[in-house]
Amino acid sequence: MAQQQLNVALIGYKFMGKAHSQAWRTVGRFFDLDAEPVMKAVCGRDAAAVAEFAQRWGWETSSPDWREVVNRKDVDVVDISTPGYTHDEIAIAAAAAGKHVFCEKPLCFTVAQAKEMLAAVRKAGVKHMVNFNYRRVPAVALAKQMIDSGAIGQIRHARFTYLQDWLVDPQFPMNWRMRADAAGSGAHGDLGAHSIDLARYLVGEIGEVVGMQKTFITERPSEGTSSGLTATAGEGVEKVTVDDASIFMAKFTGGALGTFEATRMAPGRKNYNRFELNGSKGSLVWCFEDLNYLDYYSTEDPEDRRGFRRIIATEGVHPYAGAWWPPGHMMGYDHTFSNAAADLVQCIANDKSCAPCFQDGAQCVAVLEAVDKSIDGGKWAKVEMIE
Ligand code: SOE
Repeated sequence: MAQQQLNVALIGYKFMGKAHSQAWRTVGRFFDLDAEPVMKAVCGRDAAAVAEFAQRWGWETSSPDWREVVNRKDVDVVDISTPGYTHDEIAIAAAAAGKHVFCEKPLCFTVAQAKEMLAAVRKAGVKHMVNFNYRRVPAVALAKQMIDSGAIGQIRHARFTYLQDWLVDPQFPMNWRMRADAAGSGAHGDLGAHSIDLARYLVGEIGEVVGMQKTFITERPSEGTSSGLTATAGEGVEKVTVDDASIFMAKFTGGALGTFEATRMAPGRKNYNRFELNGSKGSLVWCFEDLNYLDYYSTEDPEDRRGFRRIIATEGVHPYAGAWWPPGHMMGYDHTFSNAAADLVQCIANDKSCAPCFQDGAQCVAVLEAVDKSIDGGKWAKVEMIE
């Protein structure tokens, strides 16, 4: 086991808090890391509930006060797993206290906020990473390696869809994900942000966009109780203040054309995060609902044997997979968080930059914001490039 310890404090203990907790619990067992993460503290507003969470998941301490946790001398890394509206304040305070910062997506809601966050981590000289976890699926990381080695040539078409159906029922009650002040936007920032990040990772920068959005169900039963993506209704109704669906076209600076579709109203699609990339020499297709497979077509295969082949990205030669189970023993959602935690620990322990960092998070926000501008202005909008 590594000599150096890295004390982690987690802010937020709901859906993402669980995903991050399981990552911190397992990562040091499966990966050979240069520092050993220690689950020092977890923070949430309800003191009793967060204390129970700490006990269940093995966090050493718990607190209802994020400022106290962020300023603790024995904390090295602050992991922010709270809703988006809290990210900027916590991240900036954590950086000012000299802590490395790991932040859930979307980084924040506006380019102005993103620039402040980026300036804060740069000024403090701390490591910073945004949890775009789908980059950490072995098949996706393999796609990146293949693209970089020229397997599909020059990318011409980039098609990204992220479809879910948990809001299709008009009786599904309100929760924070449907309130603009808490979530920033709906499917656009929640799901579209993932697609934009994958697009930037795999294809390159997006220069111009034009979009459209719709809120199909504008009022829902008030929130009673909610947990993750399930909820029970309370009294009365509440106005939905975010989009249910967001669609846009994009021009990549490298010449590719892109289409993006994000919705939480596609019956039957549960977590259908998919891309199809068509290049001058081949195509790559991946979908989270079958996350271990990468479909690859090559124009360089013998003419009589061409067709999509399914690569099962679970072998030791594939990114991340070798740290886990024997070949063919599949990966799931939780592994993406552990893989991200492993990368973060290695970057901190070896003084290397993390990816995706806050600049990547900020560039994603710039694309989201440009789509909004294009809708307001009724025409194509340029994406601001964040230095
Ligand atoms: C809900 O739509 C959600 O949990 C998102 O918030 C996550 O970012 C996505 O990975 C899965 O769906």
